[in-house]
Amino acid sequence: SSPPLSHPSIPCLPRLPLLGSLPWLGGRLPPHLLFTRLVNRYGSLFALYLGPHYTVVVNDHQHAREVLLQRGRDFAGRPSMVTTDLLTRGGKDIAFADYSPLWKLHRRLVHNSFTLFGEGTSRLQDIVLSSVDSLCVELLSSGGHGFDPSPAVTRAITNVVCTLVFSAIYCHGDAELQEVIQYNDGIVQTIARGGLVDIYPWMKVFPNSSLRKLKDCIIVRDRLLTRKLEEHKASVSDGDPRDLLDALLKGKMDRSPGSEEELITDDHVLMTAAEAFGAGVETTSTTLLWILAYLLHHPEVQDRVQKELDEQIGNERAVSVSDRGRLPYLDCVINEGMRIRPVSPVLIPHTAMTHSSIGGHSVGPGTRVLVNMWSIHHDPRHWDKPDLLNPDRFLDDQGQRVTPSCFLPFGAGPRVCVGESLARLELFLFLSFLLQRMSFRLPDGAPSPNLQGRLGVVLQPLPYKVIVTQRAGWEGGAK
Ligand code: HEM
Ligand code: PLO
Repeated sequence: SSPPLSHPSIPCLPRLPLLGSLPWLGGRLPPHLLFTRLVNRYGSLFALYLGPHYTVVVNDHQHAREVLLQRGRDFAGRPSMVTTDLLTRGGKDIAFADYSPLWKLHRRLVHNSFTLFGEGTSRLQDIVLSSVDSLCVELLSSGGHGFDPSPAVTRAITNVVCTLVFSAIYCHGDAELQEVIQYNDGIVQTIARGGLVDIYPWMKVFPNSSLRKLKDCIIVRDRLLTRKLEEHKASVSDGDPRDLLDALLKGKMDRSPGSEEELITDDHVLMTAAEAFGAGVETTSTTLLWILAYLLHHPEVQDRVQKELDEQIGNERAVSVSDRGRLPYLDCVINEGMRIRPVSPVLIPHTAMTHSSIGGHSVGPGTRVLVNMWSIHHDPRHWDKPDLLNPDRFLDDQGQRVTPSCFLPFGAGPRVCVGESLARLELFLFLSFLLQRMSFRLPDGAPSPNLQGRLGVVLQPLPYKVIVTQRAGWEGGAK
């Protein structure tokens, strides 16, 4: 990959052979903050070398819309990375696979399979409801002591996703559920420290023990999912698909023989199931934990969500998917949470597949493009007091919901998140169920949660403690 030859060229950081621009990237800042700082010096569009790779960094929503939407096809490629190649058997998944006709087909199949759990069905709602019930019991059993909500939330969401993907319903402490949580944790810890950006020539830095651990976790994952796949193949029927694995297997078989569509293999099905699982767990639980952390900082926001729930739903019944239109403030809180702490602050790296351009600068094929959603979501030209949680930004003067054009937590265009509607529905159901039944507050004398976060494969809040109390009218438990 070489820099564009035509002028004007994009302002570029200095570089050395091999190391690229590494010596100019300074110490410890995670990429999204580092890039945001470099904007002061180089402007909102700049380039640098990550090792040998010429990389353009986009920090402004207009350039982001060019890359993702206007010229989305040009920039729909993905670079190959050592760890993600291992994770996906060389790109037989959706997120880390390079653009190709087969990828497009595969992506469409996955997208169609997800509609199984969409707005029109009560499937997801029933699954979330049953899992939230045990989450409530678990959260309330702390008996007024401060505790870290993360393990319980992660377990509840893992449970929901296991039901969605392969119809497993686990009880508390189930050994298979523990195994799933453990291998996933291992992958999260080893796949990419510092986000999915190969900032450092990692061969030098990446310890072999990490790679070993990643491989071990992948073996455990594959053993479990292969077993689920075989069980599904043996029991798939003509009726409605039971879960994502069923839907994928059916979609694969429905295709006419002889066409290139046959090329979707069992490996693709397996990698998709693994990815839907990984994405489903990490993103949703992290977003929920961010929103909870912010509610502890802003009790008035929690009060307002609960007031809306009391007025619109009451305490006689659980919230349902069809109530979404009546709970605009809750939706705004979810949006504001995803604005202020995007779980994927620099998205997944894109690559240019042809000669193209960004902001009038020409960009050559193979160029890597990082879209810094963090700086877009914190741009003071577009957001008033960007560091302050203010859900009202997503309401206009008439109290109607609005979506500003510089709000893109799921990306956009050909590489937009395939799980967006599923994720939104899940966040809505979890938060409404929880806040209807219980209140969250800081333990006496405890510090407010640290909001800085730690960047791994996603941007996570640091651990914090909460006290959970049951709300009046819910003493009887599930309704
Ligand atoms: C991709 C955000 C939940 C599956 C992405 C991307 C973002 C994102 C920013 C990358 C876009 C790009 O590179 O341009 C989120 C957020 C979520 C969420 C904020 C929840 C709050 C989910 C869920 C699933 C999922 C629940 C699946 C069950 C995927 C997949 C891709 C993706 C497969 C890759 C798409 C592609 O490369 O074509 N997501 N996601 N996500 N997401 Fe999500
Ligand atoms: C999380 C750990 C899993 O074991 C594997 C996995 C699959 C898909 C990844 C996900 C991990 C992290 C979050 C990602 C998701 C695809 C889209 C999502 C990167 C690595 C985001 C936020 O972009």
